[in-house]
Amino acid sequence: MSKIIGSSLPNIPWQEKPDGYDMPVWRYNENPIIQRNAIKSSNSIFNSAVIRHKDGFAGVFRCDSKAVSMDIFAGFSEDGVHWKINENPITFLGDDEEILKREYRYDPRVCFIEDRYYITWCNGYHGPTIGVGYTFDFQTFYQIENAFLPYNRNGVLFPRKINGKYCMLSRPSDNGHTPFGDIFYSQSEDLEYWGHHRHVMSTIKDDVSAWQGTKIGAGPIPIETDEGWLLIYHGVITTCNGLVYRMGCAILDIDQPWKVKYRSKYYIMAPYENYECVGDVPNVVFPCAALTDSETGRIAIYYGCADTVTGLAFTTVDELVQFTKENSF
Ligand code: BMA
Repeated sequence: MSKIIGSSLPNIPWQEKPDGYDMPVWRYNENPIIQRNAIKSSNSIFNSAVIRHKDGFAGVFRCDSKAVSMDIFAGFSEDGVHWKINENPITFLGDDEEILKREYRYDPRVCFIEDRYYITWCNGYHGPTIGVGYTFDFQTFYQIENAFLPYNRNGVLFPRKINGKYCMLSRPSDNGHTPFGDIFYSQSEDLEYWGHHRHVMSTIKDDVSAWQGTKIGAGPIPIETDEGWLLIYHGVITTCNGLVYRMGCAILDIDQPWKVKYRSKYYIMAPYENYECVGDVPNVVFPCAALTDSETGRIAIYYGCADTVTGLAFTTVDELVQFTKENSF
C-alpha cells in the first residue's frame, strides 16, 4: 500500500471505479462538469486548476472568450463538482507595470505553499512564459516576476521547499505549436530568481511509448507519497490529423526530483469519450489539477477536454503507483 503524504480531505469528490474497468483512471459519470458556456463571455472553459479552500474549493479557470482570447478567472465550489466562475477575469496587483501588462493568460496551476495560494500560468510576454502570482483568499491577487524568459509553458510548482528551495517544473518551448519539449526542474530561494536547472525527462521517440513522442508537460502539482513525487503529465504524439494529448504518470525521487524512479510506458488516460474527441481541438485530455485525500489515498483529477470543456476523473495513489511501477521502462 502506498501513502499520500499530506492532509486528509474527507469531502474530496469521489466515485468508485466501475466494475470490470481495466484502466487506472476512471471518469466522473456526469462529465463534463463545466460546460463551455458556463460564464456569459466564454467560448470554452478547460485546462483549469482547483484546490481546497475554506470548507470547500476554489479554482482558477481558463476561459477563452468568444473573441477567442485567453484569460484566467477565479471560481468557487462547495463540492468540487458544481462551480460558480466569476464573470470577470482576475486582475493582479503588483509593483511593476511592465509585468502587469496583459497579453494573454492560460493553463493555470494553483499550489498552496506555506501561507498562500500560488498561481502559475502560461503568460504572454513577447511570447509565452511562466507567470507567477499569489492570493490568500481568491479575491485579491498579486503578480510577481515571470519565472523564465520566453518561451516556456507548463510551469508547475512543488507544494513545499526541497533542499531549502522553491521548485518548479517547466517545459521550454517555442512561440507556436511546439513540436518538441522535455520537462525541466528549476530552483529558487525567493520565487523570483530561478536557476540550478535540471533535466527531468524527455519525450520517447521510438514505439516503446509513441504516445509521448512529440512533447511532454507537467500537469497537476506533484503529489508527495512515500514512493516519491507522483507526477501526472501530458504526453503528445503527432499524427496525420494533428496532435493527440494523453495523460501519463511518473514517480520522481523525493529529494532530487529531477531523477525519475519510474515512468509508465502506457498512458493512464486518453481521449476516448466524445467530449474529449470532439471540440475546438479534438483528441485532447490535459490535466492541470488534482485533489488528494491522505486518509483514503483518493485522487480527483481535473482536466481539459478537447480544449472546450472541463472533466473530472478519479484514481487512487495505489492504482497509480502500482500501474507506474509495473509498466515502467
Ligand atoms: C497546448 C496548449 C494547451 C492546449 C493544447 C492542445 O499547446 O495550448 O492549452 O490544450 O495545446 O491544443
